[in-house]
Amino acid sequence: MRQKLYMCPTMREVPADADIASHQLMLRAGLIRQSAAGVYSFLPLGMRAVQKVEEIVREEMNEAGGQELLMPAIQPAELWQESGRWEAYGPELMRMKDRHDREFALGPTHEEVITSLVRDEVKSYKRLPMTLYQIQTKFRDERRPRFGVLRSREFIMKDAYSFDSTKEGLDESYDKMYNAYCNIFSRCGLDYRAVVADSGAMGGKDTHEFMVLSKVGEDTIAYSDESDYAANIEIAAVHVNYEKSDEPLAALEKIETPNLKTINELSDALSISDQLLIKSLLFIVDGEPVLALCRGDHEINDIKLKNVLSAEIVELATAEQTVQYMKCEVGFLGPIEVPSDVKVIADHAIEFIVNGVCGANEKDYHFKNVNPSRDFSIEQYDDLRFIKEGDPSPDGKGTIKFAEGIEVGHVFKLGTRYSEAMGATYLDENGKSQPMIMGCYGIGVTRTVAAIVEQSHDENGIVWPVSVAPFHIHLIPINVKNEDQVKLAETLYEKLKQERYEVLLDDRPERAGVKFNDSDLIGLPIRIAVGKRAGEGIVEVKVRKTGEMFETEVDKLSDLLKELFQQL
Ligand code: 9G3
Repeated sequence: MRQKLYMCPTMREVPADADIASHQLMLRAGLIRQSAAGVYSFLPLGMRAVQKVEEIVREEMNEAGGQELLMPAIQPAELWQESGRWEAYGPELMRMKDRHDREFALGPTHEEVITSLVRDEVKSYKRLPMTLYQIQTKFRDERRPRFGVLRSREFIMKDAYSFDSTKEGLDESYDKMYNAYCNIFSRCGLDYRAVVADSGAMGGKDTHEFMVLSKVGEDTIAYSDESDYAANIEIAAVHVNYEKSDEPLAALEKIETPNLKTINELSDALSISDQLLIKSLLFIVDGEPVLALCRGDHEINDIKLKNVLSAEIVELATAEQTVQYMKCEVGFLGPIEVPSDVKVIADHAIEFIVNGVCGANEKDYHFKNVNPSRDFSIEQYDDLRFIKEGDPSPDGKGTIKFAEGIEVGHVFKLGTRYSEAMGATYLDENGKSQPMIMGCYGIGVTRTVAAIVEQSHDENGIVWPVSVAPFHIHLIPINVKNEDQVKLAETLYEKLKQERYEVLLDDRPERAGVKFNDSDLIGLPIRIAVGKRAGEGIVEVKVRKTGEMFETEVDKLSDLLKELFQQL
């Protein structure tokens, strides 16, 4: 490709509204351009990287037995009404009406469409298992799109769906996809972890997220420093053997605590450890008030609360709702003498508190010497808190540490959630109608490109892994007015293409400095500069990743390149 006519507008300055490296670099290197909040164009150079990732995804999906198809982006609302999700989703689901006023969703995902397709076409157990996938544009009206294409409102996703007639079959399909994902992210050159995750609204239980380790990741991974345990902190289980002090239980005492509302104010004023404080938070769970208790040094995990209560919607009560249900304002809530219509649930750690402190459900008052089971009753103790760094790893090996991650893949065991709702059944060997057992598997393709840039760049620009680089070689005649240099560069251009290299020829009439800076910014794996020694048949080769430079005669260039690409 000749750069002079190539639409690859590099920028020297750092765009003001881009605050992470991958967003800045993808703009500056001419890979993307924004057309609205969270809506981007991929320019030719960026598109080549997207296609490289798609190719790797396609190869691994096909290898795992996936069948590629393409579903429509506009989805009839009826399908979403069948699955019950038309009402369940709010403004994030982009909707439209056609000219006949019929309602459609702009597809954020395709469980409904694929289930309706398979329901109509597959009737017998003999046709299962079947895994279908597509690589297609998705629409999600994110409230706060940000970080460039890491969180955009339109993005390319590979979404796959498996259909099995047995649970064991689903386990097999899931494992095949899980392994394909490991291959995909390894081949993309990513440092990633597969972590146990929360299935969220998708129902089903087993689910893993594939996280690219990065400081800008929006997800937090809890991992063990001594085993391969890793989980999204949303669901990382807490296994701590709390000790119960053997000090005698003191008499309950109501104390005046004017304006001592927060845990810190309270523990400072009463000079007691926050481990003796009982934090009480009121939640509205599927419309009902629930008072959740945890120790002062812990945080209630609302995802765990939702799962423990098998709820759909869990929200922190507003100040008004708190007064309405608890007859007391936030900051003085506690589990003693709670209004009867409020359910009380507590994290395991509460059970081990002796002579603790809690709100008195009265403004400016707390209780001290509070002892669970003596002073208040708990309907159920559960694992309700977020895991913390330093906690023991749930698998009993090592200690928990945190890392930030960018979710680039997510695999789910759906079970019959959609096949039952939408009547996707098959006749089993006894001729009995059974719901198909499904799994679904997503990869954010455009997000993966951004994650690669995020993980693989330096102060001068992008450092593309060879497997996903837009081109392999940046061939640069330094002075396009110098006949020797242009002639040699043209000769090399043809030769390298014949050797199956993808070459970007910088034939622009720019100064050397501009060309070299742009080359570092675009970040192709190998740069070949044709400069002053062109007349002697000598060129300069630079490895972008390591900065190594070599001067070589052109007849030794092929061997040198073979050796260098083997090491990359
Ligand atoms: C929606 C909207 C946003 C959504 C969904 C539905 C996420 C939704 C979860 C999934 C599950 C899997 C197949 C590929 C892998 C992920 N955001 N999810 O269902 F209507 Cl607006 O998409 N789907």
